[in-house]
Amino acid sequence: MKITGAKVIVCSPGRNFVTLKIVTDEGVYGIGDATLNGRELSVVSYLEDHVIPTLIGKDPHRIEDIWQFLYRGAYWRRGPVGMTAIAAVDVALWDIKAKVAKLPLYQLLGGRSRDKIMTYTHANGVCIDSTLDAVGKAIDDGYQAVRVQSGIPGLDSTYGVAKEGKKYEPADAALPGENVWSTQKYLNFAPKLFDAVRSQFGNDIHLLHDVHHRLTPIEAARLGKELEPFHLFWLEDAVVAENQDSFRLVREHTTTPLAVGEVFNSIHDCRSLIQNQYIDYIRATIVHAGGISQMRRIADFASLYHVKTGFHGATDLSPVCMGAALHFDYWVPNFGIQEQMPFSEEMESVFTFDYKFSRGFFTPGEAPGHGVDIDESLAKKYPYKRAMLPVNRLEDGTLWNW
Ligand code: CS2
Ligand code: MG
Repeated sequence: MKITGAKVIVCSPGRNFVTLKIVTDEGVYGIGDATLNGRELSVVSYLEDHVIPTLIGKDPHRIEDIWQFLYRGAYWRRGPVGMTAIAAVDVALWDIKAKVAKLPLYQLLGGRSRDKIMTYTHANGVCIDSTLDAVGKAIDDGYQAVRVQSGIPGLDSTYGVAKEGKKYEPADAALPGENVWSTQKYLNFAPKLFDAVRSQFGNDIHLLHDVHHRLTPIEAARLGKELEPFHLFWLEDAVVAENQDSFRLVREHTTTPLAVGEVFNSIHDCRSLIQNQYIDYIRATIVHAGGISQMRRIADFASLYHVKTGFHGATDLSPVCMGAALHFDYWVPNFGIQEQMPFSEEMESVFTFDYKFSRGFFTPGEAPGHGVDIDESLAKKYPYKRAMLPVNRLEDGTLWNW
C-alpha cells in the first residue's frame, strides 16, 4: 500500500478548522485534525510545503517510522506548529490502518478499558448568579462534571466567559483583542464563586476550574489552599508551565488536584511535572502533542506516576480530534476525563462522525477508523477567516498571560 497524495482542507464553519486528508493507492484515505487556534495557516504551510511532498510513495502502515521520519527529520524538533502537523499525519495514518483492518481505532490500541467516557462541559456567566444558572443547566443536561468560570467584579471581561448571549469563542477578531486582568480581584473572588456553587449544588458534582496560566506559584498555592474546602476535580493551568519546577511550590501547599498541559506538544514538556508527581492530570492532546503515537507514550509514562489523562477538548479542536480522542479515551487505562465544548450545528454540519454523546458520557462508535470524515464540498462554503486569540494586560498596562 502506498500514499499517493494528501491535501489540507481549511474551512471556517463558525471558527477555523484545518483538516489533513491522506489518500492511498488502494482507495482508503485517512483524516487528521491540524487546527492550531490563531496560527492555522502556519500549520497549513508546514504540511503543504514541508511534509506532504515527503509522504508520497511511503507505506501508510509504517506509522511509527513516518512519525520518527517527520520528528527527527525536521532537525528543528518540537514546537506547536510542527507537532500539530505531525499529529495530523499520525492520526490520518491510524485512521487508514484501522479502516484497512475494518476495526474501530480503539481496538488497534488494545480494546476498550471502560463502558463509557466521562466528559466535562463549560458553565460560565458574567456574575455568580448567571454562572450558577449555567451550572444548573449543565447538571440538568446530565453532566457529572462541570468547569466553572465567571466574570470577576471590577473587570470588564475575563477568560472563559462568553459575551452576553453568545457562545464562548476566544479567537473572535482578525487581530488580538485586549483583556484586562487583576490577580488581586480574581483571588479575592474565586473562593466566593465556589462557595456559592457548592452551597447551591452540593458535593456530588465534579467541579473544575481553569486559571489559564495567570498566577505565580505562590499565588496558585494560595488559591489551591483556599479552594480545598470545595474539593475541586482539578485546578487547571494555575501557573505557566514552561518552568515545570514552578509546580513543586504549588504542590507543597495544597491538596487541590492540578491539571496542566493543553499547550504542550512534546513528552519533554511534561516529563518533570509527571515524574515528580507535581500534577494529577495531563491535558496534552492528540492534535497538538504529535498525535496518537506520542500521546500513547505520554499516557503510559504518566501511568507510572498516578497521573491521569484529561484531554483538552475546546471547540478549536475539531470533531476529527474529538473522534480520535474518544477512541484513545476508550482504551487508555489511566483515563481521567474528556473535555467537551459542544460544537455548533454549523461546525458539525461539515463533519460526519460516529461518536455518541448521552447525559455526560461519550462512546466513540464502532465504524472502522476513528469514525470522523469531512464533507469537502460543504467545507468550501466556509472560507478561512483570520481570527486571533486575545492578549491580556494587567491594570497598569503590563502585558500578561492570556
Ligand atoms: C481552554 C481553551 O478549554 C480550555 O481549557 O484553555 O478554551 C483555550 O483557551 C483554547 O483552546 C485556546 O485556543
Ligand atoms: Mg484550559
